[in-house]
Amino acid sequence: MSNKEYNAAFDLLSNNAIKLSNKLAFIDDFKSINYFDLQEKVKSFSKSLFNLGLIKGDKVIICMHDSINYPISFLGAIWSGIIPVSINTMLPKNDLKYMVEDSGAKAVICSESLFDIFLELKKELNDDILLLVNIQKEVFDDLNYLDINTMFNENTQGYKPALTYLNTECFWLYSSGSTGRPKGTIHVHESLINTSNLYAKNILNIKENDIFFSAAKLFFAYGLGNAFTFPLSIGGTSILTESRPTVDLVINIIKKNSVTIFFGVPTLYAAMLSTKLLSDDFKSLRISVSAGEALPENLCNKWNDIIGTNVLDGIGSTEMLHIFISNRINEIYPGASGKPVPGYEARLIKDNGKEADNNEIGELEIKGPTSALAYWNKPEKTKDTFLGEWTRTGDKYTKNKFGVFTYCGRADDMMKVSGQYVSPFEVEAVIQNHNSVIEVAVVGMKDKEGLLKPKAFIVLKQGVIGDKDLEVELTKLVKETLTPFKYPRWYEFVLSLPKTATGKIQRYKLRKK
Ligand code: 3UK
Repeated sequence: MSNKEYNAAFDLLSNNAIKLSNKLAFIDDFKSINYFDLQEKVKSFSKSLFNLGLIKGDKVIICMHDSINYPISFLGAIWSGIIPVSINTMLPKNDLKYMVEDSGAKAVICSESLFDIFLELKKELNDDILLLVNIQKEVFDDLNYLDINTMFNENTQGYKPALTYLNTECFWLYSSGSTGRPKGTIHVHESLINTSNLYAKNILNIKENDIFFSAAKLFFAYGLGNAFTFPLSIGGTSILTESRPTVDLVINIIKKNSVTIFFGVPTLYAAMLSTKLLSDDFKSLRISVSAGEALPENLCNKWNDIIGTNVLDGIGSTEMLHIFISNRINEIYPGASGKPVPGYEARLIKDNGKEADNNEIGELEIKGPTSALAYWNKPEKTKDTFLGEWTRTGDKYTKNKFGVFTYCGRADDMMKVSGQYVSPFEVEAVIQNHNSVIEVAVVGMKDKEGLLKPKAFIVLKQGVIGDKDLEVELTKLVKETLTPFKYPRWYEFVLSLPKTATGKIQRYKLRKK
């Protein structure tokens, strides 16, 4: 592999700043920014980070709602060779604390609404952590933080990007597994532009006049590609919002901004399709994309019928950064993930280590130029996932004689709910803590749309009645302890759980119930 000098921030900014200087790069809830100003602000922010004492290789956590200052922070760090670590804004405090500690970040850049929680963490952990806050509204006086909006006024003349290489560490994302803590997934500089060159340009045919909107936020690998890398790679315009993507909000954003490419997750497509949609509201759309979990065939067909444009299902992962198997604009297989994106290879490995034949189930492994380097400080998990050129996805798939891949479930116990990972064990651990509960098992069940949601099977202590009140209490407990969407949508109170002779819960038996 060649290892040329290359800085991803410089690459994504410099051409557009000259050729498309007046063109809008981002529009958020409050303002917009053109390509020239974007580069200037990135350089200024980058220089400020350096002036604050951060140096090449240092980590900085970004925990922010989507706004223009997100890409500026992300690119500003990369410009100086500082490693941005993007994390989920909805995580409970414990997980945030883990990520601050695990990454060894020197600074945290957060939204105003997350300031209090990070201030508490700063006091608990290490007072040296710099808190940089994206103050959007009120100004408050507190010596513990710096408003990032004061970091955009440096003289940027001649401020060069740090010397970095195609294959050196660029940024991290956290990926969760069924057991253990989330894993810092280390990506290299060239991977960002590679996701665009391979997937977005070839499969989505993105062009300069495209207007991008992603319901998946920037801190997900999916959202980062959709709303950041892809638009910057061709000089398009990306719409960002701090708000939660409700059905009404999504429709309004598409209408108001004449969005041409929309990126969602199956749960959102299901929610939209359960309301009365007017195809006129979507007339600007050229194409829609679904990822995060499998898009059921009926949703795919319904969207195409009602909206009049196709939705392309494709599978991606945090480890591979973006989509590597996908349907095509003129070749859609409803209910399947499609074929490998050119530039990626896919193989299916059976339990005996041999490759699966057509229509046989195997575990999906991917080879391609956007794979992460490793997980941070997790040598065992790294060895288990990154097998030289091949990366294990943990998914079970079949391939038919035409080379079309169909998803058959996870090989581990993970569930994908609303496009995001849920480990049954983390939900069980919370419910187990309730004083009425003896034992609990959580499994994924399909709702009426064919999408997986958690269901809890619970053995109660003697004398306790499993009624609606208890369900409400348990739901509240899960929502308070974990990221809220992980709560069980159904409860079943049982006398015992099915177990093996050695006492292991047989989740597969519960899944059949
Ligand atoms: C599952 C899918 C069936 C699958 C992601 C697009 O979801 C993304 O990344 P994550 O790390 O999860 C990866 C896992 O999610 N999955 C994703 N898409 C599909 N299963 N059909 C699909 N279309 O289990 C995979 O291993 O959260 C999605 C782009 C970038 C991403 N990181």
